[in-house]
Amino acid sequence: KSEVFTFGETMVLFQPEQMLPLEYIHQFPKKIGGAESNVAIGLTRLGHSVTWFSKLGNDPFGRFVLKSIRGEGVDVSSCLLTDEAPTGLLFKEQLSPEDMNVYYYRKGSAASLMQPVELDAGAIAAARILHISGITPALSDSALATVMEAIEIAKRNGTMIVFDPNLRLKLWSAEQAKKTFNEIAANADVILPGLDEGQLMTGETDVEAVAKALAGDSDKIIVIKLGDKGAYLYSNNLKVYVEGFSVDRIVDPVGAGDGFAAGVISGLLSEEPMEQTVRRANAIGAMVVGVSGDIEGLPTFEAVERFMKPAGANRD
Ligand code: KDG
Repeated sequence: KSEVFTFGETMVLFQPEQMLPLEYIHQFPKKIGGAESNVAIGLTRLGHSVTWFSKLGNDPFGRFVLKSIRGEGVDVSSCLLTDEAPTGLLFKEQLSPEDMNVYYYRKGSAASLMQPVELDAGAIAAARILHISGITPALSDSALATVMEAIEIAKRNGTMIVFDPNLRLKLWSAEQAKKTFNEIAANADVILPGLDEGQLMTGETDVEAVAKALAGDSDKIIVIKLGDKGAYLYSNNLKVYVEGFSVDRIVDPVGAGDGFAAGVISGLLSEEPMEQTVRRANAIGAMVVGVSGDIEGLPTFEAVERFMKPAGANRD
């Protein structure tokens, strides 16, 4: 059984090599993209065991996604291939280093058909951490029900819940997202919002007020992602800004948050001090944006340790 369980939709990602409007792109390298599998792969690179669940089309794209994620060492044995609907697709369009548009072809996709009964309850119960992303409940009513069922199973079995809101306004409205995010957050032990997501969830504006409102009087750990400024860590005994790492060149901003989540989950599994955990998560986020593709820049544990050493430090 794996240390971490996560689930969601992974699409075939067509990511052009040139920064041009999509109508002028003639070649599309074929990759994979999906926030939850990005986290799963990030965790396997860091040395952890992870199960990822999804429903994929029984088509060449579904098989490609499954083989790719399996090839990264993630347990995909409970995934389902269906003839009922196709695998979702995603195109990225990059017009400048920071400016990335995504176009989804995923409505009614195989993943959106996932059902609560299809979850491997035993794997969630046996895992130490359940990772929930706010993309999955936006896919369909049955995907939302699947998220709520996973949370129930985790709660019954003492599996820690880590929630990354991952707001995607192409999938649902801000009001719908706010309601569901707060329902999930109420059950989560750790919440990893971007500042905009935290603001949406709480109605507060400044970082510290957002964190306080998310935690309420619980002992939840809140880590607010602040882009290149790092992150704000709020827990019962520690409230601290953790500085980010500077990035020489942004190549592809997508996937930084997933790398960050993998870093936080890894630190929780190793029970290392939270400030150090968030520092490593910041470093992973910075490393991911320097490489094209969602998963290609996710580092091994050794690579992120090297990256975190100050320039000129003894690299043995
Ligand atoms: O976090 C990166 C994801 O946004 C990307 O992989 C695609 O999962 C994706 C989504 O639904 O946007």
